[in-house]
Amino acid sequence: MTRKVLVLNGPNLNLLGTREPGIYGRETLAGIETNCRGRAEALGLAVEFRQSNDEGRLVTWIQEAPKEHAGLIINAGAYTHTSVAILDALSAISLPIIEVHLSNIHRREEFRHHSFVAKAADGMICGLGGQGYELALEALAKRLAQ
Ligand code: CA2
Repeated sequence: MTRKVLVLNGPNLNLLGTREPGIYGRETLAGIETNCRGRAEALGLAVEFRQSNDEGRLVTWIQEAPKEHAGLIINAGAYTHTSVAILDALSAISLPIIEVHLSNIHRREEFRHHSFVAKAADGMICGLGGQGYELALEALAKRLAQ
């Protein structure tokens, strides 16, 4: 059976490609999803790709992830820097978790340097745009094969 990876995207990431191209590039979230599907297929994985602006919905998706998914990739957007609820949900599941950010959060404002998600993630990729999601899939594929 093909193992499924859940890719979660937080608030405002639905706006990608429409504004702030200087920070986030011109790629849309739909484009990133398409690339992830291709990369996942090549790695023998399937992806389920979701976005929500709602913290509670993200928490519920994280809680339910182990029912159907073998690994989790998360770009929690601004909730990365604020959400203890998302950290608690991530800490409560035992799946491999990779945190992704399009921008290099360490090169940006001080308030973006701290990540609650990082406390529960196995690894973090930031600053490589949409490619970061594909690299996260590669990392998960290797972990799931071990
Ligand atoms: O770099 C990332 O991936 C972030 O998670 C993106 C978040 C930001 O709050 C984090 O600090 C870093 C923001 C996503 C908002 O995306 C937009 C895209 C286009 C226009 C406006 C916002």
